[in-house]
Amino acid sequence: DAEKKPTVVFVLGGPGSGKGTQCANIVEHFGYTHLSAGDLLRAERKSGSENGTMIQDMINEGKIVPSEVTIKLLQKAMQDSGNDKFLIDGFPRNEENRAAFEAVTKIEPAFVLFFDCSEEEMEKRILNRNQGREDDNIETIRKRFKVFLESSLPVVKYYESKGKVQKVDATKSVDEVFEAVKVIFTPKDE
Ligand code: UP5
Ligand code: MG
Repeated sequence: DAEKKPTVVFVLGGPGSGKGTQCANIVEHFGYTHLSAGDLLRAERKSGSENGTMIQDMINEGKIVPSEVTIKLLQKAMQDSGNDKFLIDGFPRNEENRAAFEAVTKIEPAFVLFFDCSEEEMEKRILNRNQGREDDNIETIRKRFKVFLESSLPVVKYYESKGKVQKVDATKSVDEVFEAVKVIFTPKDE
């Protein structure tokens, strides 16, 4: 019925841990809609919105955009999708994001998929990515790592304390990581 809340999985992990790559695989196999908060913010910036300059400045400094901006974009994308199963990639990035999302949407995640990856490997991946992202330079990468450790990991810890985290070793190959992800998404016979 119309009152039924959508299923949300938060996909978290450091910069370059493989969130976007694995979300594309999950979409193909399990029928979710992939919403990357970073992609939504980059698109909003390009659209010439009033928040464009602020978003660009935050991304270039590796800082976290105020949750009201990000949550509005996520809510609109959820409505526009017509689906009821979402992978929310790269959000919530701090406690404020997390609390605001729950307060505004009244949605709690089904679980959190956490990609655990070494900084060394993440740095190598981002520097090799070559997709013209303005934040893929070593100076900004270091800032993104710092914000991840200080602000985003506590969100993972919060959900861990609620028994909601599914952790995957993300240093392995794309195929090996997806094998582990598949196990998590495959319904189990009880
Ligand atoms: N690759 C992937 N998996 C691999 C594997 N297993 N082995 C070898 N290579 C692998 O992957 C990165 C690269 O590695 C790719 O080239 C891939 O082929 C390869 P990708 O899947 O893109 O990793 P991902 O985790 O998605 O990395 P991304 O750089 O997108 O993560 P970030 O969290 O840094 O970026 P995001 O777009 O989420 O956010 C960017 C900025 O937006 C933030 O810093 C912040 O300023 C802002 N933001 C907010 O303010 N609020 C939000 O809610 C979200 C973002
Ligand atoms: Mg990404």
